[in-house]
Amino acid sequence: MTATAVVTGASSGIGAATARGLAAEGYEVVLVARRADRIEALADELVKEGHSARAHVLDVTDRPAVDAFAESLDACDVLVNNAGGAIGTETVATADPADWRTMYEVNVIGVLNMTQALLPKLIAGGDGTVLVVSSVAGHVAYEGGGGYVAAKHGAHSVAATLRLELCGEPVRVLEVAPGMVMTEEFSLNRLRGDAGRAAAVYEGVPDPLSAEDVADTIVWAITRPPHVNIDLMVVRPRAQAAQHKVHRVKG
Ligand code: 8X3
Repeated sequence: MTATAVVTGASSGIGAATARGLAAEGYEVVLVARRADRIEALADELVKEGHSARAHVLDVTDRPAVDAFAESLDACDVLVNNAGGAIGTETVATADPADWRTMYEVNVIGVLNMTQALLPKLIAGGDGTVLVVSSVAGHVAYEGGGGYVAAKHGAHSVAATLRLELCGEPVRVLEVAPGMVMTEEFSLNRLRGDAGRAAAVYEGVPDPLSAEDVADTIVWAITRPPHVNIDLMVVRPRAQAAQHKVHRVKG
């Protein structure tokens, strides 16, 4: 039987690329996101290419909707918790608590909602995988990143705790922590739509990671044999040796 993979945040960036990658590996992919037009277009495209894919509009922070979604699935073998993001670059001293709450909701509670709702099916399938797309921000702190750093440390902690709690169950818990990835929306959302500042994040960086680079890593980790648990992969571009050590070419 075809294995089913649910990918959240599948409307763009790493989520969309992961949905493509898993479809190419033969998974029946369920694309989840809030924006119907985007996930429906991608699901149609994948189906036209001969893959098995469908879209389900869902806000991962809406628990009743998440429960109804889980109920609607016959099976779930892989859950990629990718939905997330950063808002703002204010310091801890000046940040708006409302932004922090929003980041916590999507990056942590969203992972919790989806994982809790789908866990019975992941266990019942006999070889389940939960993958959390965290961030290097889940492992190191940096100035102006406070709310996102806190939320992604939370996402990392969910993965680490869940792995311990599921020991003995047929479910792996994987974490992929990307560094500097140039996607259509991540920095634009963080910088509240300021395209100039968003572009400056990657200015002069030779080859930041692409969404496809990260998806490639995610798909590789998921397609290892079921007894192989890739606990954590930190994936950065070569030009980013550490959070504050980024090589930039002056133009
Ligand atoms: C995004 C990577 O370096 O902006 O998750 O925190 S970073």
